[in-house]
Order: sequence, then structure tokens, then C-alpha cells
Amino acid sequence: MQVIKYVFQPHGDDRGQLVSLEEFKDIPFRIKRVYYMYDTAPGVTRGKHAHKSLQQILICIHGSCKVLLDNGKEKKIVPLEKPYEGLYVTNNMWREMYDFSDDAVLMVLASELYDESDYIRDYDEFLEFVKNCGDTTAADTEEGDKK
Ligand code: T46
Repeated sequence: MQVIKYVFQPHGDDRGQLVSLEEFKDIPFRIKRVYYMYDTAPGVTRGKHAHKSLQQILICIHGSCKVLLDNGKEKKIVPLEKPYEGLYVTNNMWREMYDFSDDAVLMVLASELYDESDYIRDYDEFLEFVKNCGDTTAADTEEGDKK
């Protein structure tokens, strides 16, 4: 399984750092939604679902967390601990976010508006779904292969 982690360009000077993200330039899709989570309680695991078509970039802009990615065949754990790194999470990918530091702020850039019907929240249903759709993810397309 290919894990795609983007390293964004910080524009640093003696005042500090600034990261700018533009759709189709730094991010491989049109950004239709941004959300973020913070004050995550100790020991909590979030996510535990996949999306049928949503693509996202996860950026831990403060603190740290870990993300488990599972494509139904392979699992990988990706630490997120730098505000200039973004993890590309394609459709058809089970994800779990955990091990949040007290100060963690996890920001997500999403390719679609919120749509509960895009979620697969049952793991067995997810395995069946990826089996039937031939594991095709947006990352397999030319657009998702940019970096
Ligand atoms: C994902 C991971 C990384 C909204 O009303 N609008 C939104 O855009 C989102 C994302 C959530 N919500 C509501 C729905 C729930 O009542 O916020 C509540 C918490 O959402 P959820 O339990 O889905 O949060 P996570 O952290 O388990 O998952 C979220 C995203 O939902 C999901 O797409 O990939 O972050």
C-alpha cells in the first residue's frame, strides 16, 4: 500500500512560519470543505470508517496523532507530528486516528461536502465494498499520483 505524505513548503522568515495550500497545486483536488478536531479526550480513537468517494488531506497543525490506514489487505500506521506535513487519505480506505497529544489540532481538507451516505462505518461492509470495487482509489489515478 502506497502512503502519500505531502511535505508542504513553509514560508519562513524571522517572524515565524507560514504554510499556504492551494487546490490542484499543493492539494490534488478541489477543496470543498475544511474541518478540524481538537480537545480530543485521552485514549480516544476517532474515524473507524471509510469513504466511498471522499478524498482528504489530514494535517496535524498542532501537537501530534497517529493514523491507521487500512485498504482491506494491508494496514499502515502513519504518525502526524509536523504542521507542514499532510497525509493523503483516498476513498476506499479505512482510517482510525488515535494517540492524540493533549494539544493536538487535526485539520482536514476534504474534496466533498459532508455526506453521511458516503461513509462505510461497518468494517465487514468495507471489506466487501473494496472487494467488489477492485480496490480502485483516487490515488491510482494520474491526479492522485502527483507526489
Ligand atoms: C474522516 C475523519 C478523518 C459534520 O456535521 N460535518 C462534517 O463535515 C464532519 C466531518 C462531521 N460532522 C458531524 C458529524 C458528527 O455528528 O460531526 C460529528 C463528528 O463526526 P465524526 O464522528 O464523523 O468524526 P470522526 O473524527 O470520526 O471522522 C471525521 C470525518 O467525519 C471523516 O470523514 O475521514 O474525520
